[in-house]
Amino acid sequence: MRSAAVLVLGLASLGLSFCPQFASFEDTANEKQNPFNQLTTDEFNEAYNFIYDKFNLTSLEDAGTADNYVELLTLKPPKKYEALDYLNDSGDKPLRYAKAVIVHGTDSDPSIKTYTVGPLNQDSIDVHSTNTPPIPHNSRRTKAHKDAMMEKVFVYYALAPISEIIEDLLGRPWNLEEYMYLDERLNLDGDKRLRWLELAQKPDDSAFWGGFTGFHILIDFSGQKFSDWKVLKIVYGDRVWRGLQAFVDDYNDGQVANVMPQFTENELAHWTRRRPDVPVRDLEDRPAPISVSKEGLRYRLDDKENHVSWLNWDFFFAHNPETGISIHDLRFNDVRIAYEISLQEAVSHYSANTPTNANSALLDRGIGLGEKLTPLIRGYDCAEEATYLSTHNWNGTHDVVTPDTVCIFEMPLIQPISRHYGLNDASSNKATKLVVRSISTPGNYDYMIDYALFPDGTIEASASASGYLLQSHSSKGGEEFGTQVSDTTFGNVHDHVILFKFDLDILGESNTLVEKSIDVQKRKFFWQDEDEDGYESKVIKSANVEHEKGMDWSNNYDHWLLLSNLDKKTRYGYNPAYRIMPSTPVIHDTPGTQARMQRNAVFSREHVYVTKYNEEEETASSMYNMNLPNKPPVDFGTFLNDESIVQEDLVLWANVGMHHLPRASDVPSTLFLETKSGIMLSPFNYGTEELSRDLTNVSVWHAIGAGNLTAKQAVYATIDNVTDLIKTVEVYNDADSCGIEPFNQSLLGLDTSK
Ligand SMILES: [Cu+2]
Repeated sequence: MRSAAVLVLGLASLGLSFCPQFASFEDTANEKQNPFNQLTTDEFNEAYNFIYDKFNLTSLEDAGTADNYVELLTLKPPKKYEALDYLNDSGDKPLRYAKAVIVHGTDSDPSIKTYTVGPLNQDSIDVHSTNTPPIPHNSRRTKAHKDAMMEKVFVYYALAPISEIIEDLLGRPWNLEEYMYLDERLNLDGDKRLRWLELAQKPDDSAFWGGFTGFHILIDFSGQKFSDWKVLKIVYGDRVWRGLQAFVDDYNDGQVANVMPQFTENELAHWTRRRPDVPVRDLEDRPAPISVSKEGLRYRLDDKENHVSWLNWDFFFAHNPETGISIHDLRFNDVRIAYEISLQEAVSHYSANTPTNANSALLDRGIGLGEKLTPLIRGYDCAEEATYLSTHNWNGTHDVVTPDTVCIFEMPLIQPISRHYGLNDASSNKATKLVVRSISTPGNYDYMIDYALFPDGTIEASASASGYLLQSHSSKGGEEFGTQVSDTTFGNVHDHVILFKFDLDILGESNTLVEKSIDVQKRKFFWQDEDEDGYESKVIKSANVEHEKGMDWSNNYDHWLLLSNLDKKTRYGYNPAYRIMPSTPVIHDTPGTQARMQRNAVFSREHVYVTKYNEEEETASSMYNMNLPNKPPVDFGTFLNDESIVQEDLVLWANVGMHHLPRASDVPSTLFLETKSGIMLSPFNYGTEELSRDLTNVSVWHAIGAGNLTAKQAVYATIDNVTDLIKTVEVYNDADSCGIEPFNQSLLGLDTSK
């Protein structure tokens, strides 16, 4: 059956081949350089060589637990007001600095410290400590190669004595060729380094995510010495053993039975794969529709400075290994709307009665949210005519370029942005959006992060997730926390909470968050009779948000948050503003479930926060927040310190995400389609009219005399001389219509070619 399907596809593609020429972007050299661009190769090398000598570093490839090495080297973003000086024309380009996170394994009290290195490209360079508190060595990420290898070797030797027992219970003897393991941290304040491991089968591909065996081990990896590490617990079936020996003793006494069925290799492979073994759907042998900008792409790009302009929008974008792609100095009609829009963190917080998933409180920045941007699959992950760009990282020894990790494209919404069909006129205006997309795959999930711009001044930041569910082997009582999604595994309920930072500046940096809401009040008006009932009226309430705080969207969305400039007024007397609101459902973490996340993800507890801009509050999380839940290097809770925020430089932090209740249709993959969650920022009394009125990809028809051209008449009626009724036809951009006449010619009998 499979070969027949392939044959049909092959023939069909020959017969129906349609290969439009895709245009390239308009290449431009932007007037200003991008102060947010990642370090160049020379800058990476200059910073690394300087700290290499200064701190007696070992390269990441050779480093073990007792060495000094760099875990992160990246651009230290410029200070906002220095960057603004440059971007607003008067100032010099801010000096370039690197941020270096160094693990000091050789110290008597080993720790991880953050430094600023620079200025780069100047005559003198230096290194300075930052205010980030030292991070306990136990909370390091396992990035150093020998460190990671030692952990593996420890697990190998720890389980080697029970290899035969493992073979009896799980079907294969213990070794690192047969098994992988997922580990979850159980560290609270860094005094220990505990890991729960669940053994999993080790297929060659992503079937790994379905291969969990239900055999769990708790290991104490605290300290730097291999000899200090130990196995603390074994969990299998519904039993726990405190140490390996107790487990072996019980097994030898015949008290440990094989109670957990395992996938066979074939079953596991089938579980992840698509279904080429079923008939092709009717006409699905034809290629899916595509969109083409037939007279050339409508954006300009400076691919050296990462600067884009499109339909009166322009902006810089940048990549950093902590948070991925960010947008900077975003302007509409030459006026800055946002200084920065960026991803901050992706929380995945699980519930389960199995040790690994019960401890899955993941902050993906610690796993590589920004580092693990994966190459976009051309023609599938982005529009066919998209522009693909690479990103640039430091891998611990040298810089590496990953191609195709960002794509830019304009896409039609296949709906008008506005439309009306009236009694004597009709109009329809084409809607498109410009998208900057990247996909981060820090583990099982693929997070698609889109920044989208619309012609009316609207901005959207969204995230959606696909990839594989994080699972655990089916457990007794597991139904309370999850859903059986394969013969042997459960997908457990969890929350995805993904935080974006919106540093908007509306007509300057002094702004106020104004909250408007509907208050229902009984009102009686002067024109009513005495005995007539009053009205239950919707009265608009308006109040400034006076102090930094977090807020939830109201259940019925009957309130609005407007980032306003109270020093400016429109002709109608309103303060120009941008409204922030969800474009699709958003969530915050389920209340009361964060006992093991006391301080590291305070930002995930409400939908949206407003804070006063503070140079020290550049970002809401860190790569180490996951490993230090009760003592994180960045505690968002401290951002909310009751500062007055009326006409100040403000930052909005807003969550998107979903409560993920897994079910069979998450198998094999969770769908982007239903996980999309976004925040939309739209002009609100920003001017005195809707801001896409100048678009020319528009069709506007006017008829003579009211009532002469109705929708019903135009489409259905047999009007003899309808031509006479048409007074004007406005097709501003004829090329846009692709030869398609806006009205049905056979019904109207019109010639609109002129
Ligand atoms: Cu999920």
